[in-house]
Amino acid sequence: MFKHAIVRFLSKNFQYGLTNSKLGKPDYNKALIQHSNYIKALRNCGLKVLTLETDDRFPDSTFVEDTAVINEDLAIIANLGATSRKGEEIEIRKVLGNFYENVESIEKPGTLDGGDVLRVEDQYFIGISKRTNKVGASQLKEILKKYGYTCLLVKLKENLHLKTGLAYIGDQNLIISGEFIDNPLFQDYNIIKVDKDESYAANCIRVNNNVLIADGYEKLTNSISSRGYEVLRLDMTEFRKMDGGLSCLSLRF
Ligand code: CIR
Repeated sequence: MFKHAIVRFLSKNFQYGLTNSKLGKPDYNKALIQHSNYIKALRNCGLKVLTLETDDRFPDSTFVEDTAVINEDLAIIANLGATSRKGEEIEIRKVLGNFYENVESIEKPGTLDGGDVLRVEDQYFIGISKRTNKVGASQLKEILKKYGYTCLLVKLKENLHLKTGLAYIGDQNLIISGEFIDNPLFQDYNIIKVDKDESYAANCIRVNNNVLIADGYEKLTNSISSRGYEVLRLDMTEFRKMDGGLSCLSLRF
């Protein structure tokens, strides 16, 4: 069970963040409402939500997930792969230091974004992507090994991050889209395939007894709820324009 989440209010420069989506400029006020509903949803799932102040030097800093990898044993501070995002982790290190005794870091030349790290029980999958390099992934693997976790590396071809197209919702159920569907690494799980026209929704999150999913993706929503999950839908249109999804907006522990 998660008890806490860390989120960060949107930067005024949110629209100047990195994106390849070609979906146009995000509506700032709408994004604020969507963010506030996201926080409410986490609270409804039973989490205490710590909201960090906005940092206008970093347009993408609301996507806090990328700044760290956390579990019940330790926090690992990321070394973000995009130049414009380097430094976002400084504040996160301070905050996580209040919760964790064990804090480790990914060091250069290693780079790693938290969005490339998916935990499935005591096994981690780490994506090698445009943001996470092999050195960063190997550093993370060595750190996690000390705490009893195993890691497998996954080479990405198209997705920004591993979790852009892959989510674990417990009970061996893996939500899987696009380039990951035929990957032999994932074939032993109960696979919930996401159709191409709903691929954005693959980035959903299990938070205690609920699964949070982007609103408007009926097939995946039905497929998850038919397996007995309580599904909460959230409007994510403005974050999608900036290549962000539900997992990216919080660190949960
Ligand atoms: C970026 O490109 O870094 C942000 N605009 C979006 C980050 C999304 N984060 C994630 O998937 N974990």
